[in-house]
Amino acid sequence: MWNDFKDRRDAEGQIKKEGRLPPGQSLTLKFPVLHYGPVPHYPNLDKWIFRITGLVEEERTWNWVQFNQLPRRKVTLDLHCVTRWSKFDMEWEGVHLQDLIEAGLLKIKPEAKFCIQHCAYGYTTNTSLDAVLSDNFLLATHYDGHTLEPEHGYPLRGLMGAIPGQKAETDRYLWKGGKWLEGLEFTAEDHPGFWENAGYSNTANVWREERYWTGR
Ligand SMILES: Nc1nc2c(c(=O)[nH]1)N[C@H]1C(S)=C(S)[C@@H](COP(=O)(O)O)O[C@H]1N2
Ligand SMILES: [Mo]
Repeated sequence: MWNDFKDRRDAEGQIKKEGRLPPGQSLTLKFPVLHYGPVPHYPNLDKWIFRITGLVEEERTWNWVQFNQLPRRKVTLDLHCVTRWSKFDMEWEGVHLQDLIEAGLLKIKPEAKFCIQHCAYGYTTNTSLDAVLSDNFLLATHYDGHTLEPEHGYPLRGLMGAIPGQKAETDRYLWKGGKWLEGLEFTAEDHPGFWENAGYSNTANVWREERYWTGR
């Protein structure tokens, strides 16, 4: 108990020294679970479909087999939850939108300014287009070398974190990554999602501590 606490405090001191602890956050060594509603279960992925819709040259639907043939990357991310825990140096793997663009699999129209993540049970979350195109956003299938746990978003989640040591304008709180992700919609207008409508910030910048909605 005492040892755990001391390790946590030491780790937090180090991270703070490196300038990686956003204001009002504290370091956790656990991986808390946070979401509204029940955990959806996917006993088999035969009927799973991922959709890309809206302002793209061609809308896409990929089944699970096709999704797993897309280009993949590994990304190390620091995650910051608005409930004030941060978890550092997490190893994720999945699909990055820039790689899809480069492979000619995704062509976003110039009118698109926002991206809406659509998840199980109608949960959505919204960001500006630049946020989902940044290095710190991933469509993640694996954490720490393993497929996601059901409560962390299996089989696929959006993940909005921070690249360790690179403070970016696009570093957002973790609710900007939808668990049980089923599709992305590119839009010209913004559509505030579930937590945004419940009073959380639309922009959610972790360095400016944008936690709550104060108007756009
Ligand atoms: N589908 C869905 N995704 C969601 C949420 C949710 O309620 N539903 N909550 C968000 C919030 S508030 C947080 S902090 C993170 C938590 O991710 P974790 O449970 O893997 O830590 O998921 C985000 N993604
Ligand atoms: Mo959250």
